[in-house]
Amino acid sequence: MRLQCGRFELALERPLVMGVLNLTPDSFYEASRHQQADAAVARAHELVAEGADLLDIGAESTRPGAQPVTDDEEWRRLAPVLEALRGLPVPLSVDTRRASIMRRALDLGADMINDVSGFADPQAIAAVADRPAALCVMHMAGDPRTMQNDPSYFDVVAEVGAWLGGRVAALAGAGVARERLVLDPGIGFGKRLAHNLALLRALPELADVAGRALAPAARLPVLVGLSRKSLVGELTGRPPDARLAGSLAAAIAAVARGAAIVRVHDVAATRDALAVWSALGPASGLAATSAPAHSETTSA
Ligand code: HH2
Repeated sequence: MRLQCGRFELALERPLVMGVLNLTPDSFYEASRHQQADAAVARAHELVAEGADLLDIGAESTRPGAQPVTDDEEWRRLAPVLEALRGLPVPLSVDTRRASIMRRALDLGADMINDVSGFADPQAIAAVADRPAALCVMHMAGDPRTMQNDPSYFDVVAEVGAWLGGRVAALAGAGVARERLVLDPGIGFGKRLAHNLALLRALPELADVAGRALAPAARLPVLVGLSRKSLVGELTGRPPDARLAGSLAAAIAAVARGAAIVRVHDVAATRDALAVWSALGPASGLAATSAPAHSETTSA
């Protein structure tokens, strides 16, 4: 599988690590927030030095309950950083839901548009259709202000897969080549823990369901963002700044289930974890259970 990504063509032969760069005052993981352009640019250079294969630059938090920002404010945050990073040797992805920002970002040299609303806005499709950028099509139920209120699905894998398939069909109908598309189940975006886990367990099936929207059907690459999210918090009982170990395990689990790209805050640690895991190769290990590691032997 290959991904056409603006100035780059990515061979998806090993799992790629996308480093998160947030230009926000309110992202859910405090250490990822950069409000000064200089600090953000310095952080981007660090992420690349740590081994990021791509950068994802976001100027609006989409955490549950987040308030939207105006187009002008989003662009005020984004423009100087994007401009300063154009010379980096990795693709620059812009995380935005707004067609006007997509257009301007592509004009400034963005290689990928990551839309957490899955290009649901027809204006967004028009903004990206005839550009060479990669497009990350993510599933979100509702919008960030309300998405975690009461998420419910009858069959989350079938429903998210079918929804993604619909978006893929709309993009393909507008002339977008399949080599530009990446799917994302949208971990934490209008999903409970059980929904997130079901989606992660079924990544290949999800890609198949969505890929059937193309003629001929194709399995599209999948990107997953789990880093420091509440799924890790719910499983470990830890706050975002103490979720590194859980996030590394989650990244490996996602890659083991076929994710082509993982979107993370901790690039160096994720690269190390994936390097060790890849060297060992997939294996059938013991299934994780909640049983205690030691059982007491009772003497008669
Ligand atoms: N998660 C976040 C933001 N953008 N994009 C994709 N494709 N997939 C994701 O899982 C995803 C995403 C949330 O993470 P972060 O950007 O760190 O938080 P915030 O939205 O609070 O800035």
